[in-house]
Amino acid sequence: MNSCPDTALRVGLNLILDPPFGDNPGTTPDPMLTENTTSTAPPSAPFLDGLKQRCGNEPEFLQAVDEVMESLLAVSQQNETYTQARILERLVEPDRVVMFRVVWEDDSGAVRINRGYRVQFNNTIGPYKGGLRFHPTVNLSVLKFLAFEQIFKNSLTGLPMGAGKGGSDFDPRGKSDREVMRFCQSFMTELFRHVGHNTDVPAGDIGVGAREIGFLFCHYKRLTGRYTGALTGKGLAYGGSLIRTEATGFGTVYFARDMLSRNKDSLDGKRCLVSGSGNVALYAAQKLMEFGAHVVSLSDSKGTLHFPKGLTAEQFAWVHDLKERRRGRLSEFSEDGSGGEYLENKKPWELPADCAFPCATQNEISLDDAKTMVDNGVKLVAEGANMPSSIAAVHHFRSHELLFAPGKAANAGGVAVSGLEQSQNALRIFWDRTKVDRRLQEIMTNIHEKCVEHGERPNGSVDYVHGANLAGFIKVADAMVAFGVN
Ligand code: NDP
Ligand code: 2IT
Repeated sequence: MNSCPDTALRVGLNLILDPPFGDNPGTTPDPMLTENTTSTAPPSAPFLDGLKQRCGNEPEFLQAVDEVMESLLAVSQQNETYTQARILERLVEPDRVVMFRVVWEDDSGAVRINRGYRVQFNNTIGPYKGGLRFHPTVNLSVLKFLAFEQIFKNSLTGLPMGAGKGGSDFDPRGKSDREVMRFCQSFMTELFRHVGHNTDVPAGDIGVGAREIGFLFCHYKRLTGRYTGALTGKGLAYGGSLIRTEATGFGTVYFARDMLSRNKDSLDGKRCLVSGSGNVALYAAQKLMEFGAHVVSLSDSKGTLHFPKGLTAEQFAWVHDLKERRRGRLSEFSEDGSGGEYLENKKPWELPADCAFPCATQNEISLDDAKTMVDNGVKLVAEGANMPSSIAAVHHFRSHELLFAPGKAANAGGVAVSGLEQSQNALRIFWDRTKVDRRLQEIMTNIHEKCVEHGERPNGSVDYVHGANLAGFIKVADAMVAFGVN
């Protein structure tokens, strides 16, 4: 892990801080400057205190900022160009946030109202890019954290993509297809004026899959009268890319493969916990099975399916159909004698395993879960979801020097193939499956190499959190400097 002496830290801080932010800056040691820390103290700098005051009711956003600042504070403070340009202070403020009312009619004729959002966080290295989430827990804090993470993730892909995220507190679960269609049309009636293939290109996320993208894209086309690649994750019949559906899950497993192969190891025969049973989880599970691993769990918000002998192809097909077509719950699984059991209200983290792939949602791994996993012998965690590990859990994994891949690196395959979809749309061509999969693997391997370059510890192990934060940051920061003060 990179480190910097306390004095250098203080000198750097004095350079960037205006007096009203408080005195004696930099005397609190940054917890990540010492090796093997299990401290959960947040990073300290007066501009972060100001941010915490302004965004006190945005815990997820502050958590994402803290995790990044643990890496960036010291590095940025040693770079006079960055400190004078106040890059970090600028980086934590979104370019703009659009918030709007979405009114629609349900099947009974009742008028329903939801809130819609698009957070356009940073377009320094390309048009805003990032998914839309439809889930009752969506609020500004969640979308700001997701859009902030997207800055580093999109930069890591090496493709020209800025960062955004949007969505609504609308819950597609239990709604008819027609209700979802009317909601999507109303949502796009406002969103269309803020997005476009050269300005901001949304895609899917939790609750937004092929069905929703179809409704959204069609309405964008009708409103603008233009057929452009203003959304990604489109169906193959109307401008989508092969492998986009599978890309996030496949990419996460490719990244895990690269981490293991650096240690002359492989996924073959490994027992792997997968959480979630949505888009990311299912294709992570499929690729793990292809690589000879045993998928010992899948889950949803109500419970976990445990497969002690490993998920079979038949069981995978059943879950895939349940989730993608029937939109049902894992509790519908009935024990069929082939070794699967349903654990109601349980997360997968207590099950014995070698590797873990959290692919459901943020903060699904608490510190206690992380301790249990380490005690149970888990040696690798690759985050398919965005910020699934609490910050204390991340510290626990890092202090035990697990192979821990943060979401911004490990799940970047989804947005990367979205970028490839944009390229195909712009060129008006369609690449075959082999070509897109090869590009995806190259991109994931490049991200892995960048993480190693920036995150290698003196003992040769890799702090992937630090490596991903730093590698993602430098490109964006250099472009911001080149643009001057804006
Ligand atoms: P889906 O909607 O397809 O699936 C989400 C899964 O997570 C479901 O199994 C769902 O269970 C579970 N889940 C959602 N919310 C909660 C919750 N609050 N508690 C417990 N379980 C929950 O979404 P995706 O698979 O697309 O997304 C999963 C994660 O991956 C998210 O963090 C997303 O941001 C991230 N991601 C997605 C990408 C993509 O391309 N789709 C790209 C990169 C990251 P249930 O059905 O019961 O709600
Ligand atoms: O979190 C993510 O990277 C996504 N939901 C995918 C974003 C995209 O634009 O494909």
